[in-house]
Amino acid sequence: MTDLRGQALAALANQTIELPSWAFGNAGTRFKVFGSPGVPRDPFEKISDAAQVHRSTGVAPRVSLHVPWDLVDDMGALARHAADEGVSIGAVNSNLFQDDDYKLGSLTNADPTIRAKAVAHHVQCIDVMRATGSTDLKIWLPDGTNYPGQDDIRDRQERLAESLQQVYAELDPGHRLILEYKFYEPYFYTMDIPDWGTSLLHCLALGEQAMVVLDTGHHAPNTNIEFIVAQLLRIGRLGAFDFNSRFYGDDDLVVGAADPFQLFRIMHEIVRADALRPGSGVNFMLDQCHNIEPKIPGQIRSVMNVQEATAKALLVDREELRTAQRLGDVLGANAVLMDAYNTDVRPLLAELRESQGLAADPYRAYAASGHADRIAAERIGGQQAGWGA
Ligand code: PSV
Ligand code: MN
Repeated sequence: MTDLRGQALAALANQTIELPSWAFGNAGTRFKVFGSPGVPRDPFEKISDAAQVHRSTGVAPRVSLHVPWDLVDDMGALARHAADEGVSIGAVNSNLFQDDDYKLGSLTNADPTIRAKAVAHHVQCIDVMRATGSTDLKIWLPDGTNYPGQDDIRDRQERLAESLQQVYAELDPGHRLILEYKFYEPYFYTMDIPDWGTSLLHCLALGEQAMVVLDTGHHAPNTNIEFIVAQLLRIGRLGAFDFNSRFYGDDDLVVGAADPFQLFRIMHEIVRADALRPGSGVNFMLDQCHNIEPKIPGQIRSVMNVQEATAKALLVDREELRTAQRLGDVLGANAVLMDAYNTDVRPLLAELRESQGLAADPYRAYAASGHADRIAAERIGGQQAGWGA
């Protein structure tokens, strides 16, 4: 009989989850951004907080940066600070949504000088990658239109393809361009990369170093996200996840909070494709903000939620599942999946963590550690970082 538990422990020991620097700054809605004590004042402190999440959980060794929010005079110094703290720099996110020039589009703008400016921003991001050892350039394109007829849908695609080609040409051999999609917001009639198909078409045209990013918050209600995962894995173009939860739209809430069953179904497709293993090419990143909850505990909880969904997916008895599927045993096959989903995997994860010298429950251990009070006492004065600065 297959030792599912043993295999799950081995796979979980190799799992890594990347944290977003912006999760540690203040965030909110267009109505209010709440401040809270101890929030980082600069990118160095954001990295230190991410490193604390890694120390607590053991599975979060990389931090995604956002340009320009995380720019410092010496990006190499930021990478060295990360290394001193035991983490490294992950994806570098570009920003095409906070400049007046981009009102009518950035990489798609009808004005060639604005397109050139957006391309140049990515060249700057690639320089940041070189200075920090990052290998992923992540592009979320906020371009789109609000009114039918506002601009020519097809021309915008052509301009986008050309701009992306210019960015792609700047990549080093070990770099990847990872391209996100989102079906609405900040524009509501068309988005220029609204779905995985559009992202994939651009990636295929660019070449092997271009991959799709799937943000779990960026789909219409009831979209079967695991189908998209299976499809992108099938053709080897799933580059990364932006994990988060949505109750309504692009909520960016704690992953696994709204629909842990969906997260399990996604991880089931990952395990099915053997894409959990390091080197599979799939970067498991969080893209979240913590508006009302404390940031470090919010990230610890998120990491634990991903681990729990992964553990359950690893416990699916795949042989039994195959047999039931071949026999056309509809309910039997479904039961195999549900048995795994309904397993309490917390003891398994506690065993894994204790074997690594970590606390069985990182969330409770952090709460009892006094770290939050310590940074609140230390971080007096200065300007707290926020989503957008
Ligand atoms: C905006 O929707 C967004 O959440 C995108 O998903 C990006 O990944 C992220 O912001 C950071 O730019
Ligand atoms: Mn995202």
